[in-house]
Amino acid sequence: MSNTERTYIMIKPDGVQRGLVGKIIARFEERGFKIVALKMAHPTEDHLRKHYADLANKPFFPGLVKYMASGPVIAIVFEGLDAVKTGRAMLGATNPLASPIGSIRGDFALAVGRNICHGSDSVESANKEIDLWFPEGITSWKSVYEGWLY
Ligand code: RTP
Repeated sequence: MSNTERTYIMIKPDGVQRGLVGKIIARFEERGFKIVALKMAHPTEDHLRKHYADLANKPFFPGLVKYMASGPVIAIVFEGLDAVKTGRAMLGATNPLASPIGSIRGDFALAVGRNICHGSDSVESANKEIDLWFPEGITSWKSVYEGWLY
């Protein structure tokens, strides 16, 4: 936990296709997180196999890779207090059915295979994912609101 903790948030192809990019980013900004990197990317299946390497043995893995490669995604790094845990809470559960109303998946998604947004599950995975998606490096800047948020 630190004021400058970072998490990797990715709006998945269904979130982009459904025009939910602005709404999802707005929730993170309104909560108090700062964007330190953002881009649109159309990932290859190879790149996604690296991102989801921990799930390689799961039966849903091939379908997951195809779904994630089916269109562009928005790759974002948000920074702020407890960014990883709060980011996960904002997303809801993996399965939208188990996600509370008010969470991103609980408000915008129905099925586990179309759950619109990814969020890092630990600081260690966040660091790995940030390196994988932003090998060019990312920005650091000071927000004037920081003293008012924590
Ligand atoms: P994510 O990495 O996308 O944020 O999701 P997560 O941590 O909540 O869940 P994880 O277990 O890492 O699964 C990654 C993504 O795989 C798809 N999935 N499909 N039973 C299924 O068909 C199934 N289970 C998981 C979801 O898109 C999930 O977000």
